[in-house]
Amino acid sequence: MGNEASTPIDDGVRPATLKRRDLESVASYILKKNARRIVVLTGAGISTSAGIPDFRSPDTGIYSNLAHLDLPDPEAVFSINFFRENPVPFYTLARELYPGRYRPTIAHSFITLLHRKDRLLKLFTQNIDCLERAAGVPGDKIIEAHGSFASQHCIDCKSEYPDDLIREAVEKGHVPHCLTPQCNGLVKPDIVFFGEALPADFFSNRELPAEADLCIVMGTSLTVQPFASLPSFCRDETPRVLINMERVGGLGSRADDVLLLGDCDAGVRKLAQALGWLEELEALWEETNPDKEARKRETAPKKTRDEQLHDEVDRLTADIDRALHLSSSHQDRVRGHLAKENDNNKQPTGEQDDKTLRSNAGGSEQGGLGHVYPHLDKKSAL
Ligand code: CNA
Repeated sequence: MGNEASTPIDDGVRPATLKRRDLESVASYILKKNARRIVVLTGAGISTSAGIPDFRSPDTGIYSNLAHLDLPDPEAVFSINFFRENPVPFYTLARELYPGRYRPTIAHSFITLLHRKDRLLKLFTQNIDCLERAAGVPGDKIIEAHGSFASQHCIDCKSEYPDDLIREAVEKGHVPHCLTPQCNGLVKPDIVFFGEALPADFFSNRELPAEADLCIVMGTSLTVQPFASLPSFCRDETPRVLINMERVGGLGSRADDVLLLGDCDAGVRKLAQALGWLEELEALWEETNPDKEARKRETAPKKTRDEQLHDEVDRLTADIDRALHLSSSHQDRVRGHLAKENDNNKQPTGEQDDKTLRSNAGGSEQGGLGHVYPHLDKKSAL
């Protein structure tokens, strides 16, 4: 399978920096040469396994699935002129891509792991889904080259638009309009449309790959400029690794390029395995699992019958407290009152006091706990 193998390219070319042009040599280079300035370049392919389609994959890509939106051509959905005319197709798509609906992939977590190990110089992403942040990569390590859904503005007067209102509009399938009186312009998330300038921090960091000691390119067709030019800023002797379904952007043409053709998730797992980091990576990814609390409960060692009973009694006591609005001071007063009654009845031993307290509490004329929770007496008798 293509995603299982690190595919050597241009046999006969001797690498200058790596021992061989394979994954194991990349891992050994990272560890032995202590690579700490790793630049990662990503695109839509690292999010496809999260359920977000990319643009250009045949059949599954967004472009091949836009027919129902009645567009002159698929890219029109990200054209500012078309948006002015008809924002509905964009907002239909925005509903699909909107942050909060998807879990990061293990490829996102791999980037987080590089950061935690103090080896990430910068992540340049073309993605707008914010999954890198969701995976724990800090904002100051990310260049969102094509913007993101993190903020939004009116396309006419440029006023900011509130986050909660746009989220609501997107969820309901409405097109949001500017709140500034007399403006009513269309509101657009700050993702870069065709014909719009890239964010300033892209240009101020564009030459950073020249300072990298390793460059990893994942899940991108490297067809959109100027992003596509980033790998060419790496120095000739800097190893570049491509983890992608297909060979792209001329990667493989240099002596220290390594191609890992196939699925990104399988690729990062293989690389992590070669680095001895696989367990850590899986654990880090598990942290992004929204059901992790439920799963923790499922996999937790089973409690003994006594422990279960103890928990059940605690739970019931709390329920009862809530149901009867008994504060602890109120309970103390009740206990004091009952104890006084017992004294008056001249019942001398603590054991008897205790029994009386229990029977009074469980079956008083005012209803008692046994009345509210008829099963309580049975359980506490076990
Ligand atoms: P693209 O042009 O659609 O290319 C994606 C690349 O990833 C292709 O080469 C695929 O073969 C490859 N690929 C797809 N799935 C996998 C996988 N599981 N493992 C390995 N490789 C895979 O996307 P680019 O990012 O290159 O194009 C840039 C556009 C895409 C940017 O402007 C983005 O805003 C835009 N985009 C972003 C998202 C997102 O945020 N998740 C989704 C769709 C499009």
